[in-house]
Amino acid sequence: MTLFERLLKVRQDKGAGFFLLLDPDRNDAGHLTDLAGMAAHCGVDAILAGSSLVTTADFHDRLAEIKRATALPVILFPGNSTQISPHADGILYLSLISGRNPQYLIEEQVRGAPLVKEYGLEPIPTGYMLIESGRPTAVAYVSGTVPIPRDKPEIARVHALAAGYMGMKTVYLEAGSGASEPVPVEMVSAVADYGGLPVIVGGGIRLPRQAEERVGAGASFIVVGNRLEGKPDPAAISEMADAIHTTVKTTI
Ligand code: 1GP
Repeated sequence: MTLFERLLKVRQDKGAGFFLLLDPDRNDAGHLTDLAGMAAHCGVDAILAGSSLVTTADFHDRLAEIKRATALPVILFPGNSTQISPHADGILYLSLISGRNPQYLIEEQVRGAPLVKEYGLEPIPTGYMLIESGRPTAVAYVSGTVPIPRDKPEIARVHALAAGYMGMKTVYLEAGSGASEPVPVEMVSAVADYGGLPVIVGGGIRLPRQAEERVGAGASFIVVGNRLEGKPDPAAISEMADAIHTTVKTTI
């Protein structure tokens, strides 16, 4: 079974999947190891690892520590091609389709392709869309792109449709790390109902209720980073897992 098939099975079995995002730039190895080590017991289905900007020389060593600490799939969620590492199972092969910056539409993908092949990573072709979330976010700033207005679900919807026609396997609706407002529920349902692709939703999700509402609107996978990345809190991670796994309850 491929990694992507495993993820689809999670969605089928549990209602939706829970991705814990760990940022190897913002956290030291010990902290990342603690979080990655407890994730599986707390109901996390996969670890996403990446950052919008790398400011530490330890980035790749920290990715290796995450991989060592967990038996869960580790999926790279790279801000650019320099974050591609052999210490993972797969990679969200992102194209920033909401933007019109060739660097993030195709250039980084071309630079990264030989590494993905050499490391044997499973690429998951992903149409990545930034959604306006109240204030400027690092990903919008770094990518030099304008997010889709949050009250224009029809724009997100046609981007998702195009992503499917271009062969992408999933779309990611991204409000941005630490966003003040998560992606609107109406936008999640507009995209999920129309494009037919599994929808990943992340950015600014702090409360289990926010995650549950987005699963109810059709999200297949929920990404949470900031809220759970602080002091390791197994109860908070489990609570989030329970909210996302609408057809099964995690016990801890
Ligand atoms: C950011 O979607 C992710 O790329 C997760 O965002 O850190 O705000 O949960 P948060």
